[in-house]
Amino acid sequence: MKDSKLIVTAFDWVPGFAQGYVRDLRVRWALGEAGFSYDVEVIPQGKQKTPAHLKRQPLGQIPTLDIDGRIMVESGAILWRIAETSTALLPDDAATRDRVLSWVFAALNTLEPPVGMLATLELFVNDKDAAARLRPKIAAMVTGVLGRLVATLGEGPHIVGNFSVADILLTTVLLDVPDDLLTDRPSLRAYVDRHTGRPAFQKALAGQMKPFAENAAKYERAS
Ligand SMILES: N[C@@H](CCC(=O)N[C@@H](CS)C(=O)NCC(=O)O)C(=O)O
Repeated sequence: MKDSKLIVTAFDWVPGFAQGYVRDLRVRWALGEAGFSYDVEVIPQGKQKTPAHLKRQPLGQIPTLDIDGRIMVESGAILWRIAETSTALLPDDAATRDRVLSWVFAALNTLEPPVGMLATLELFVNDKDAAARLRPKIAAMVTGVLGRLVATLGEGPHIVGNFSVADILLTTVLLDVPDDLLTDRPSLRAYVDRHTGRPAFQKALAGQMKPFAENAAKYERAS
């Protein structure tokens, strides 16, 4: 992959609440940690369901990763594929790789769904009374997992041994957790700060934000 032509898709703009959280961030971050250079193709906001993009991403979402003309979709699959090619993201020994893969799925399959539901209640449910009634139940699902994460991490800097692809996925999902659920969990906040302080994260974030700033006037005029 190091010598491949890599192209990541991203949006040219998203509303403020999503800026810095769009899932191309994790792909850019992983590529940066692996030391792979890549190009970015920006998709105009609202054009993700056009035939041209659906041909590449049947669900009409971003991100995608084009590897020498081969297209991958789903950020988790993309990150695992990148990690397999770089010891910066995945160690050589089989036992540790299995643990890292387990935590990749924990981030995507156990933590991200209830965190996503909280965001949906907050941002996309118009019936605010219904959202307020549902929130405690979903928040309890999130905090249950957060509690186990705190216990697993202890004082450790990373979720499994050295920094790995699992830390990228856990950190990017934890970034979506509302502040009030992290207040009493300083070790998780420190975990997020430690990982978002990495130069590759900062570069990925700046890369995602750049087109948003460039295109803000166009979208704000249209709304
Ligand atoms: N499970 C997918 C989720 C991708 C996803 O939800 N992408 C969002 C941006 S973060 C998107 O493209 N939303 C626009 C849409 O669904 O129309 C992944 O991890 O790649």
